[in-house]
Amino acid sequence: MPIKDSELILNPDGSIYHLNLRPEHLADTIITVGDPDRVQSVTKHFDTIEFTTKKREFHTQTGTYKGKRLTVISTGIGTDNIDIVFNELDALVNIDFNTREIKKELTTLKIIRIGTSGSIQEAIPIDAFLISEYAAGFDSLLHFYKSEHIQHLDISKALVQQTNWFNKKSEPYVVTCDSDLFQQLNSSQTVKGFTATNVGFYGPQGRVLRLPIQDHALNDKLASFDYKGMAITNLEMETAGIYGIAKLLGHKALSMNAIIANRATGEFSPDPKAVVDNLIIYTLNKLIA
Ligand code: R1P
Repeated sequence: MPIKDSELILNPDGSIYHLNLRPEHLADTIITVGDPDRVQSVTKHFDTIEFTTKKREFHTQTGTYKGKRLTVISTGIGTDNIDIVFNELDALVNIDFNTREIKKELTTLKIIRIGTSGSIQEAIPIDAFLISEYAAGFDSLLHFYKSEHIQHLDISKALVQQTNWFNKKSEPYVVTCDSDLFQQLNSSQTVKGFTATNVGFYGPQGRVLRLPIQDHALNDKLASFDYKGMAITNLEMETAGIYGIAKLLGHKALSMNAIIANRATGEFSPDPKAVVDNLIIYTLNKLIA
């Protein structure tokens, strides 16, 4: 059965609705970044750029780095955007846009996030490179999909107990990275992490400016969570959604985090751009190694 026009929305030029991409624009290894301006911080290292487009917060460039074809795309902020970006990236490779049917042979994409994040462990300093091995999503995205089979329900249950989590609809879901990409990008220069993904930057991550929050102790409870020796290491806003949706769709995903704040000590990196630039170079070189 062809997928209806209202469900798989294509633009008049045959590109997918939000990302503005046609299948030929996409490499099978993709780097995602949050900030649309960070796309160029990655592609400035490329040998060539063959394609550029921009719609809303989704800025895309495809080119080659030391001969390897890569696509770099910005997701904007949050797992709501991750739902759009990952479903549309998958559609670009796994749905035939002419027949609107799912292809018989599916393609597996490799997707690496290069993002920024705040550590909640005093021992993980600003300017560290953190690889998210596990992620806990407090954002509810995965609960809209049939996904229990890819979740670590034992760890979620322990997190619900540890945090006295109050909202059944957004109970944390726990998912993991792709182990092959982890092996490829891990090194003595990285810190292994268990990332908590949340729906906001302020209240949901325990920041208080003018609005009182429900639970001042949430970050401390996450930092002192201990599941068979694993503690939550850092907070950001995309990784759990990326791991969940990528795994459901059969893609490989890994999240690399430039630690630009330490929430335990109150420090912020004096030069966040430098640590992000260093993580970009580190990631690119690991991808071609
Ligand atoms: C918040 O400032 C944003 O920065 C982090 C968070 O996950 C959120 O998207 O990542 P990026 O720098 O990749 O956007």
